[in-house]
Amino acid sequence: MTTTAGPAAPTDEVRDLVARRVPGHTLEAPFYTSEAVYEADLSAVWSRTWLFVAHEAEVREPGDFVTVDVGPSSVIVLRDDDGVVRGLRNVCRHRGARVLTEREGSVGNLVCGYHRWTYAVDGSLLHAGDQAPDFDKGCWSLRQVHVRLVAGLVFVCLAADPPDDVDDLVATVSPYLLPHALHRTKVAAQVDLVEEANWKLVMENNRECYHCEGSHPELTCTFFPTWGIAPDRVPPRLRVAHERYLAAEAALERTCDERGLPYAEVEALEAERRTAFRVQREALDGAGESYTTDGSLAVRRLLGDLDVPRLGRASVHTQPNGWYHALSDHVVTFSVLPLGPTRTLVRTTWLVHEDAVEGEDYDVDALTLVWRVTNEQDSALVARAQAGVTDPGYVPGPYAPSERQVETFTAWYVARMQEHLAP
Ligand code: 3BY
Ligand code: FES
Ligand code: FE
Repeated sequence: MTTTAGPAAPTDEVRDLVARRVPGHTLEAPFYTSEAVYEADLSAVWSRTWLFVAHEAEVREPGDFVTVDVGPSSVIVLRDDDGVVRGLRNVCRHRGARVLTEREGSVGNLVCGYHRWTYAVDGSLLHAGDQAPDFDKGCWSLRQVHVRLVAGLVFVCLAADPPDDVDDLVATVSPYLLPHALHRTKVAAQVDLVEEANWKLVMENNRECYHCEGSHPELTCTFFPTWGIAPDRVPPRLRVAHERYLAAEAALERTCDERGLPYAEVEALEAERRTAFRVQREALDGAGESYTTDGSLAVRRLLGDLDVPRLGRASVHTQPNGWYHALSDHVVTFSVLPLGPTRTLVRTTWLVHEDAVEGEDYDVDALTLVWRVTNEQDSALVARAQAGVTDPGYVPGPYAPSERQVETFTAWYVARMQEHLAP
């Protein structure tokens, strides 16, 4: 009797794809389209690394919660009665029902809507009706999810043993963000945008500004489109803007030096780091104060104890799913969450001083305009990329020098897949 090998197991297919990856080039199509790769991504990346999912400002008081879906997993982020921000698996320990079905809210206890098992906000089981006398409530707490806070940003990790290099992220990035006092902010607006593309296309798109000049007229009123271009490679048509950038940078550095604010670029993006990140404070164009079409403030009340509006942007990138800009008058953050092989949620949040008054100190439409339209533009671009990489005619193409951070992202992703798939 002879046997023939059956179709390759999805893992073998994914392993071959990862092994074939050519550095400096976009990924092969299945990375953006296939269910098997998406499943591997959920295991290799989304279940193992630190993810940006919320802000402390969303859970200001004990009992405040938000629920966040990471692929098939739902996490409750909440503040317990001791003021500690916790992560809990949103899965009842009785028969597995979702405990909370709302996106956000405030609770005294967590009550599962199925058979009313009741948990304290620290996850411990308080009450389960009609049980045998030897039932031990102590064994059936909600499962905890690891949480780390970075100056008011909430990161979670679904792994039992999360990467400890998150300590570098906390230590390095916090000094850049602390002056913006995220602890004393409130959410002025939050917008969820569902993009028709694989999550990696969404991230790759964010890691370059090669497309900014032609695609983002509102953003490039203040965001210098030379981002990512080496000074000696700035094309002639952008030289005037680059001169303005250099002058604005020199002024910003003086302002920061006088106030002890860090601004130097720190890159910790090596593929071996599971918690890879980048931070820098950079100048903005125009008035240099905020993301508005003339660069002037969008919010009259400055954050924290900041005493000067012209502070540019303290910008942070974290792998695999976040980017953030802290300005003198607001903070805007972006959390990318996978919905499926070809659908991705981009959640944008604008934070302002907790005492800023809507209608007096700021107008929500004006505050959110630049990134609302920029996100829409990016959404169209990544949908267009998704359509192209799904075409049988697609073959991987080369990254340009100014797409260095795209390569960094892709190399980081490939390293996570290699770790996961290692025999
Ligand atoms: O880091 C960012 O948010 C920017 C926006 C445009 C390109 N990217 C580098
Ligand atoms: Fe939650 Fe039964 S599944 S109480
Ligand atoms: Fe863009």
